[in-house]
Amino acid sequence: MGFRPERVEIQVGDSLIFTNEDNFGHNMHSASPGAAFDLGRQAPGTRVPYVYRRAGTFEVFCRIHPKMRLSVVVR
Ligand SMILES: [Cu+2]
Repeated sequence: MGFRPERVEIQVGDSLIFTNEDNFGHNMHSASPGAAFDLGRQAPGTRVPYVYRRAGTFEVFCRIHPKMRLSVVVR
C-alpha cells in the first residue's frame, strides 16, 4: 500500500505507468496545476499510463489510501 519508488524522475512527454501490484484497488489522482488528473478506481493487476506534458515537480496521491504519496519530477 504505497508507491515504489516514492520519487521518480522523467522527461517531458514520458508516460508514467501506474501498475497496481496489490490485491486491492487504488485511485491515483493529482491536483497539481499542469498535471491534474484522476485515473479512477484501478483494479489489481492493471497498468494505467499518464503522460506528463510539463516540467515541474508534481505530487500524486491515492483517494482510497491518503498516506500514499508519490513525487514526480519532470525535466
Ligand atoms: Cu490506494
